Amino acid sequence: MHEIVERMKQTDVRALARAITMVENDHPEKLALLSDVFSMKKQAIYVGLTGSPGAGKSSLVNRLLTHIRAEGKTVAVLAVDPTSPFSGGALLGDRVRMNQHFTDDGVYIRSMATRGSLGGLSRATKDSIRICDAYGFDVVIVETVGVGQSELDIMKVVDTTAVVLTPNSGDVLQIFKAGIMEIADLFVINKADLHGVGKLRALLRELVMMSATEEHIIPIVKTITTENKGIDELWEKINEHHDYLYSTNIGKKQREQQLELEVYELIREEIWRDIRVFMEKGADLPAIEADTDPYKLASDLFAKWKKEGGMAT
Ligand SMILES: Nc1nc2c(ncn2[C@@H]2O[C@H](COP(=O)(O)OP(=O)(O)OP(=O)(O)O)[C@@H](O)[C@H]2O)c(=O)[nH]1
Ligand SMILES: [Mg+2]
Repeated sequence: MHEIVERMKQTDVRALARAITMVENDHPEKLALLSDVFSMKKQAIYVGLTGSPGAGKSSLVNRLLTHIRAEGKTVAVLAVDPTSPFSGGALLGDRVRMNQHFTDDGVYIRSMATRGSLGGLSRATKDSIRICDAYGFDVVIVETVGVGQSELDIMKVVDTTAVVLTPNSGDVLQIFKAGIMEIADLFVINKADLHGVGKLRALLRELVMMSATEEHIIPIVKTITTENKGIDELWEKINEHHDYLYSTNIGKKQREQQLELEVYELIREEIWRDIRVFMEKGADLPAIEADTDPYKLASDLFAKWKKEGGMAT
């Protein structure tokens, strides 16, 4: 067992923080550490919350935290902010919103950042979800802004993704973006105190019916975080979806497919790491000029790297 993982077993929260930093920074021991982490996997529920900036995701997380803690369960929150590489800004605002939870041992809140990690933010977040699971949290919540490719990618590893929309914000257009229906397990109409709820709900309802099967329709939940309304229903729907995944084997299949993709992703990352070391150690990269043929150069370098049998290890 990796020393950090040993310490995580003793619920040393500093070891947990250190482990996440190691994956963010692409520490050379990352894969060994994560393999140990994976063997400690427990039964945490993975929940994703995604939506436009300002839709109320952090406010929802804050209310959910109180709700889940009242059931005696522990929760880790990973806040992903792709707009700031060091994620200082987002967490500052969230610290205000999630204030009372910062002194609670049963809650861990962490802003995800990448400092040049090869796999990027989505890789680091996926690994961190598993770290939080191994540590022993009952629920892991991931908050991401927007629906870019890396957010969609992150959401594929969670069990239940809630897409948060608000009335009259125009962000209903989000759901027509490629990939969103594929990851949405639940729609949340937050700020349901504002005008336009009925219209948004009707639109979502139509959309949801198109993908409905006899045993499953994507639920639509209305919430008003400022009045603590709808949070119990939201948590109930998350649990129902989780039960649906596990009682029907759909979740198992989903996880298997995801794991297969992840293996390839990790291999790609390892190869790229190796090639980078090779280049840095003197691959004799010729000076690039305006008429340099990039195809030839790339294939020459790749052939040379293969011949020399890798450098990183
Ligand atoms: N009227 C109303 N305002 C809300 C509601 N929920 C959140 N807000 C407000 O919306 C603003 C944004 O809330 P956040 O929880 O920070 O939203 P977010 O989606 O986490 O934002 P980013 O992380 O910046 O993308 C805050 O000013 C909240 O007070 C609601 O149910 N009704
Ligand atoms: Mg937020």
